[in-house]
Amino acid sequence: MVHWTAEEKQLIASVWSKVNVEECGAEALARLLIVYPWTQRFFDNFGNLSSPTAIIGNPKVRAHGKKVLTSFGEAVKNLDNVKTTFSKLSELHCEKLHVDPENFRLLGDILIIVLAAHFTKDFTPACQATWQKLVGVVAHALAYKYH
Ligand code: HNI
Repeated sequence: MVHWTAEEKQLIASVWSKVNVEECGAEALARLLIVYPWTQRFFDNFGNLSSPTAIIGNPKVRAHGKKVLTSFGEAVKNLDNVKTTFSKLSELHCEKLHVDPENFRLLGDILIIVLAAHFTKDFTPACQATWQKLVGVVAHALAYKYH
């Protein structure tokens, strides 16, 4: 079971309270699709993903990025229970969507880059380490139902 110190909880909460899930979610998903183009195959019903400009301007990418980051917020609200919180989503990504769990790690790393870019001043090494831990816990929880 993952343990969070009071300091870690505080570092997560203070960044999260300032995150714009619509902006950061859209940016993170767009970056994932641009930097790791093979991830596009999961979104073949999203329309035009033919260039970085098309991806960034694609309303389905924006909407889905917001959905994903909003869902990530459930982990932030349930830090001591991330596995249970994401158990249904893990099942969905595994059994229905067949998303390789490596992609959760890639998205987590990109999310940290996006947050660091938005919160340069506040994104201290301690904050970065805590968020690294959080995205790891989320990736692990989402991968939990894979077999
Ligand atoms: Ni993910 C759908 C949450 C990472 C591919 N995903 C969802 C939904 C949520 C969600 C919520 C909507 C579920 C529903 O309709 O009931 N996804 C998350 C979270 C993460 C994540 C919290 C990681 C932080 N998903 C990823 C990754 C990929 C991914 C890394 C692929 C690269 N997700 C999908 C796909 C769908 C999806 C594909 C279905 C999209 C659609 O609407 O067609």
